[in-house]
Amino acid sequence: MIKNEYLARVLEQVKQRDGDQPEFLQAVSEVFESIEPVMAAHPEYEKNGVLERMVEPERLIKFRVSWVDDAGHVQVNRGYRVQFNSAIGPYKGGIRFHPTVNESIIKFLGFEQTFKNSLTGLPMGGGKGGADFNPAGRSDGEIMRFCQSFMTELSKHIGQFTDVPAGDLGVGGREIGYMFGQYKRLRNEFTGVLTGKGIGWGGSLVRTEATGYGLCYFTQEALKHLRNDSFEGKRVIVSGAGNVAIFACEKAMELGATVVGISDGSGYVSEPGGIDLDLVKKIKLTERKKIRDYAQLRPGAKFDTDVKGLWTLPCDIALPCATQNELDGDSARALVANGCTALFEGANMPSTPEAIHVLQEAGVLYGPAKASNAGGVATSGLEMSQNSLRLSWSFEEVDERLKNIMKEIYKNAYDASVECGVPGNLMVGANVAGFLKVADAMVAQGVAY
Ligand code: NDP
Ligand code: 2IT
Repeated sequence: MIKNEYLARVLEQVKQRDGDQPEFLQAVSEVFESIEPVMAAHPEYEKNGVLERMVEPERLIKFRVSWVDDAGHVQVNRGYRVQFNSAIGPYKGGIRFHPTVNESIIKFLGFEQTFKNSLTGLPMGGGKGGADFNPAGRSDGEIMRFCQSFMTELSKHIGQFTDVPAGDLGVGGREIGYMFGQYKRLRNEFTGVLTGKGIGWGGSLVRTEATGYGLCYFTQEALKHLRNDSFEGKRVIVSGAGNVAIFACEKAMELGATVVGISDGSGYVSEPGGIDLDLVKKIKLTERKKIRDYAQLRPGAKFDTDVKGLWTLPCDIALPCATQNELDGDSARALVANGCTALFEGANMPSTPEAIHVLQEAGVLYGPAKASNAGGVATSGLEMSQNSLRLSWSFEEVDERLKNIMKEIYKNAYDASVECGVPGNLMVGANVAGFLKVADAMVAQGVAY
């Protein structure tokens, strides 16, 4: 329950105006509850209407995306770009292609992105975009035409100093390539307008691996500092089998863990002896098939179509890397009952508020998404730097910078948790540390702009 009058009033306003946007409301509520300990010390925030401005995107663009499928039929989807907050840099954040995309999803993602980007220490504002397009089962040609149509409109609103999109669910290297090609065609300029580009044409080494690797670097740092522990010998479960999940598995394994369960939209597999990551990569990244198909090739693997069953597997560390609200209260209780002592989020807002409560009550070490998955966007920031410098850094150099950024994010979140009187509560710490920098920049830059 929020006691601070200003926070309570603005939250009520969001409920009145955006009550039909449950994910957005969930994201705002979490941040507002977390920042309560610092509000009393900052009367200037209320005087400057910081909270009211923070919950209202600077701009929300919604557009028609029409394209022609392989059968010659015209298809129409809805495209979005939310330019949420530019207080500390150009808007920055991914593009999501998924049938569930709507205004609430895009706004929750853009709102969270603002604080995540602030935590990275790099000069990036918050943005997010996407479309309710379902890439599943679409041919390469259909994906290309969709991306081109999407970019035809989006190109009017973005630019290397204005707004720099990247990938997210359903958008990887292939889609970024098609969108970059279309932007270049329309504008006749080769600039760092997107991140996650191919290595031969302006992309950064490590960007593909960065979210998953960064998640493990952050987890490693928290385990070391708070528990004098590590990944060594731990049983890990990972949800999702996409970009974030696969490279989280890779780094966790490299650091000595055994990945005993993994999932995708088709179900989950359990393999107490450890998954075959090369086979997962082949099935998911190269062949674009399902975990169901993986299980058929692994006689020892147990497969189940109940995706949530993943959370009932005995494990030490859980890394949810699929999608929002994939982990509910019951799943959190199952994790606790089966020995899980740490959960770090790779996906955005994967845990419901009830799940977070259950985990924290049980003493599970909890790493909130906007801190623990910030490695992806941080490396996007490094890609922007390299583009501006017209240079490419080596894998080792980018990886080292990523490690240092994740360490710094952990330190800032932990220090803020101490200042708020809840040492080790990384959710409060991350929200407070991310918020203060954006709020101060908004005050400094004045109200009208
Ligand atoms: P991908 O599209 O590469 O992969 C998503 C994976 O999640 C797919 O394997 C998909 O299965 C699976 N999935 C989707 N819904 C469910 C579900 N309910 N249960 C189990 N599996 C599911 O996306 P990313 O890996 O890029 O993104 C994953 C999450 O990480 C998202 O929340 C995203 O916002 C977040 N994120 C991504 C970053 C990035 O750099 N890419 C950075 C920070 C956060 P299937 O293959 O069957 O469709
Ligand atoms: O949620 C995220 O941080 C991303 N999808 C990555 C955004 C980016 O701009 O690299």
